[in-house]
Amino acid sequence: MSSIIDDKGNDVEKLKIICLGDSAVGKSKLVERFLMDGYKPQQQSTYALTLFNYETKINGKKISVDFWDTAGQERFSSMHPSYYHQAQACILVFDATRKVTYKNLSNWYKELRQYRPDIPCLLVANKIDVDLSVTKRNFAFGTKYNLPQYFVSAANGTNVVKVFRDAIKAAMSYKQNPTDFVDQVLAELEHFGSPEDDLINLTSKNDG
Ligand SMILES: Nc1nc2c(ncn2[C@@H]2O[C@H](COP(=O)(O)OP(=O)(O)O)[C@@H](O)[C@H]2O)c(=O)[nH]1
Ligand SMILES: [Mg+2]
Repeated sequence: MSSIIDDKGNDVEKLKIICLGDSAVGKSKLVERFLMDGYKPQQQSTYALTLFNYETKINGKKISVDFWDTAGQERFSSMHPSYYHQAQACILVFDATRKVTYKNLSNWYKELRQYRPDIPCLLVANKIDVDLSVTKRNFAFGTKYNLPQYFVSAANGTNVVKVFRDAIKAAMSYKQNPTDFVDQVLAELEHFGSPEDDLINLTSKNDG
C-alpha cells in the first residue's frame, strides 16, 4: 500500500477503503452513487465483484483510492481476511429501515477490529429517503464506539459525497500516522528505499 510514481513523475498516495455491513443495506448503491453519480433503483442486490479505483487530490497531492465493495460474501456474516488487509478506513453501513441490520453492526465491528484495530470507521445510516424521521435519532452504537455518524441516501444522494470525502481524508491521516504496530513497521520500511540503495550507500562510504 505504498506510494507510487505516476507516468508524469508525480508521487501518488495509494489508499484502500472498505465497505462493510449486511446484505442489501445499500453498500453497492452508495459506491455507485459516489463514483458514477448514478443510481439504478430497479437493479437487484449486487453480487458482482467490486473494486473501484478513484483518483483525486488533497492539498495538491495526488491520491489513488481503491474502494472495496463486498461481492455477496456478507451474506455469510463474515469476510475473508484479505478483504481487511491493509485497509486504512472503513465505511460501516446499516439500513435505517431494517432494525436487524443495525443489530448486526456489532458483529461487523468486532470482525473489523480483529483485523484492523485502529483504522477510522465511519458509521452510515442509509435509506433515509424512506423515512426522514430517523435523522432525528441518535444511534447508540455510534456513540458507544465513538464513530462519526452520517445519515445518507444512495437513492437521492443526501450526504453521499460527504461520507466518501471524509473517509478518504480519514484514511489519509491514518496512513500518515498509523497506530497499529504492523502499519508502523510498514510505514518505516517505505522510507527506507530498496535494499540495493543501502548497499550502494555502504559501498560509497567504505570507499571514502
Ligand atoms: N429507498 C432506498 N433504497 C435503497 C437505497 N440504497 C439502496 N437501496 C436499495 O436497496 C437494495 C440493496 O442495495 P445494494 O446496494 O445492492 O445493497 P448491498 O447488498 O449492501 O450492496 C437495492 O434494491 C437498492 O435499490 C436508498 O438510499 N434508498
Ligand atoms: Mg453489494
